[in-house]
Amino acid sequence: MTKTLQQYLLENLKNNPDRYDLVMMMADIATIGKLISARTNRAGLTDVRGLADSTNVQDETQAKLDIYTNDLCKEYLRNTALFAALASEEENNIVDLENPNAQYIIAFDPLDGSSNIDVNVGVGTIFSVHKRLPDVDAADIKQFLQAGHDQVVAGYLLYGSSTMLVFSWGDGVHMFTLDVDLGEFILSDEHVKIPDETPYYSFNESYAPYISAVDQARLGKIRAVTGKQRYIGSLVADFHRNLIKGGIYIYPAYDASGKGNFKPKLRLNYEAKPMAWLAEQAGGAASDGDNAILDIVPSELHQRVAVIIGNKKLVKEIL
Ligand code: FBP
Repeated sequence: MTKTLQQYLLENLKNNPDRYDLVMMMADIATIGKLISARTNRAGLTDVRGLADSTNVQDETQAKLDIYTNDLCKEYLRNTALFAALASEEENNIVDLENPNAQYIIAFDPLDGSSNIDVNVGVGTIFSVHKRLPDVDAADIKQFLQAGHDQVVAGYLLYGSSTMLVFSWGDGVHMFTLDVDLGEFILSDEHVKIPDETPYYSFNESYAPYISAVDQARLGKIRAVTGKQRYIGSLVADFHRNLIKGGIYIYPAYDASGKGNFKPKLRLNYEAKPMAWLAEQAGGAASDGDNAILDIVPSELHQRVAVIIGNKKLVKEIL
């Protein structure tokens, strides 16, 4: 029986009245998804492709759509009045949303994989929500130094051949597909589990010469155990494939300088933590090579971590 996201959320609210805020925020995140999907779908027809002449806190040149999606998310999340503060890949600092009664904080990557937007490859929006820490200012960094285990809801929107909303609020991973004719997200998969098979591994092989000996050995094991390498270069798209088909995504620290200065790329608060939450909710695992990613207590807002995420048995094996 076709079930819209709205029906799903209201049913959930009837069974879990204490989920009112989470139900409202998922409805708002779905609307953000529809707006961004409409804009990315028309990217080739409107002047939103290409780079803007600005860089973000990561010193990355921003895509025009990075800025558009960041501004849209900020405005929408401010108006929901559910969030006290937000952090974004495109914002240097925490943004106080001046919602004094708001009980939550949110970190997000407005357009993950944005380097793929101009070539019409799947990109996404990633979000991670925590309870606001009481007795701490809304925009105090402490709000965003919470371990992944303490997320209350996290997920992503994937703007690919179809637009999908994938999230978990602690009772498994659920997927909704946008029916553009209806303008509604429709429930497509509930309680999704990562398959035991591991046909795919996702790693940017051009970095193979620059990773540590330990990660070389892990990569060797992964290549031997899995079938094919599949790497889109959009975390959301690569993770989504492995979530449905089985597999593992690995982005180790790498040392482009050759001077033993290994640096990870992916951001803990709005890339690794939300994906790790989904992976574990789907029976998978996520590690930085030493620790479970959900156990890591961030020490910086835009902290980066190495990421090994996917099928639990394989992640454990290579660790
Ligand atoms: P952005 O959020 O800036 O897009 O960076 C993250 C990301 O694009 C991931 O989506 C992707 O998996 C990875 O970086 C690709 O990095 P690389 O091009 O170094 O393989």
